[in-house]
Amino acid sequence: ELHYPDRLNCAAELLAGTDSARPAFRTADGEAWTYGDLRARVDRIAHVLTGDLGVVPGNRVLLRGPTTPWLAACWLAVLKAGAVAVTVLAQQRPHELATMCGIAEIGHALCDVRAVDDLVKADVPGLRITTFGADAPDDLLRRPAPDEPFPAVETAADDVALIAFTSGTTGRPKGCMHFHRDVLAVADTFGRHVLRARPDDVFAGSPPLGFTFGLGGLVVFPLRAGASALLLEQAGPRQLLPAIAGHRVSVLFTAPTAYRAMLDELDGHDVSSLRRCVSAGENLPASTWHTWHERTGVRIVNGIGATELLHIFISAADEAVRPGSTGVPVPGWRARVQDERGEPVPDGQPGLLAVQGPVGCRYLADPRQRVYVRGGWNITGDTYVRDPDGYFRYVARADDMIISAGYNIAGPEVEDALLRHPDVVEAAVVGRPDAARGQVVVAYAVLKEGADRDEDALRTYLKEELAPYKCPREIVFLDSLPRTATGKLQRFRLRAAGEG
Ligand code: 3SK
Repeated sequence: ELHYPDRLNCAAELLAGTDSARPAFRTADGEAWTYGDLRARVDRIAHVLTGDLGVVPGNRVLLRGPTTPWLAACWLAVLKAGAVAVTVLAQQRPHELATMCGIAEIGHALCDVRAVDDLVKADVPGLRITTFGADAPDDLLRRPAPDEPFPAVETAADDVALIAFTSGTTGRPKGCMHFHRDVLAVADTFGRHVLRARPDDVFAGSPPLGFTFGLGGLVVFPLRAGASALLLEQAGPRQLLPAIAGHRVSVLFTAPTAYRAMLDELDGHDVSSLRRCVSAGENLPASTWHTWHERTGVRIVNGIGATELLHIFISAADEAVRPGSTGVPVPGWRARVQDERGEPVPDGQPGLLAVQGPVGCRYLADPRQRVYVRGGWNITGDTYVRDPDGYFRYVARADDMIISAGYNIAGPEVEDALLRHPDVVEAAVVGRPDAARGQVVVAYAVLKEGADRDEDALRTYLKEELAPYKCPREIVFLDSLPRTATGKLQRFRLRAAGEG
């Protein structure tokens, strides 16, 4: 059970308690912020927000920019000032930004000067944009502010602290509201019981701060543990590997695709500092887990999280890891597998994943709330099996199940088989409507550079790996797969392309 006081400001809590001289954030360019620096800069920004910029508690402030200590400090300052942080991705385009500003009724934005053009183009009525970062003409820091500590606004534990947008893999964006206590709750469940982060840990990873996977992994969990984070503006596999060695990173957050890409480049890189490698964002195939373990000695901590629930709620670490399974409910969370009517299904049978815990889905003014929350459970849209030993095994996104000639086929199982082929670097499997069989299996594959696009050879290989009814009717070779800005595979685009 988690107990928080009625009055709680999560930013003040995250910033409190750690010695001022301890490292908080570093960058690849050698910038280093101590906790003392961070506190002073957060206070200065909070003064500017509430003074010169006229922000009052409850106002919603958009935050946009690459992953930098300044962006993290702005996020903390908005919360410390009792306002609501609305983090968006640097890749989001003017139309998407305008939609999100409209839904969340944003009045102010703090934006890295390098990401401001699209925000200006979004042309949001009444939006006041303040830039930060080098060379900004109206740089946040050039505004007047008293040089003294900023007293945190005494928000209620269930005041909204942040709105995180999810577009899922389709559709109009949904804003998920999370309270001050929710921010601490994810750190005090997954961060505390699964990660077991320590003050000497150095966190790093690829998800941006506009994705709650990154916000948790790079800001909330390290600060809650009094640890430090390396914040990388460019965090592709090519940047992550030297960064791990150069900064002795011990806790890594990234997605399965990046683990596979790093495996291809691993030779010559020292990753011996890693003690925790977290994978989420999409399903982690057992093959990727085993190869990473063989090559690095580290047991990947798989997890499933959701923007609706802020962070990871099923996972396992160390000896509790079962490759191929996501894990068990994180202490503080409950999960079960149920049918469409909300009745639990027996262990071993697939059904809808349903989750309850300290954080729940609260869409901002969106009728899809009643689809996500049913009978007091959060229905994540994933098909799962609970094994008799209590482990939860991913099958597919509920709308990614393929039904062909009466057989239920989980696309990710076929993708996993493709990914075990040495030439395949990315795979996506979808169903295509078919008059005779209802649907047929179609696979999309991205091959290693220079590999031969030999469909027959790949088909012969798959026949050895899969029951015949699961084997793709067609294999299409692509240069890359369609993904959302947070890296999630957009199977609906492949389905639409196949139907068109
Ligand atoms: O959406 C996800 O996949 C996710 C994973 C981990 C933590 C947070 C999120 C939103």
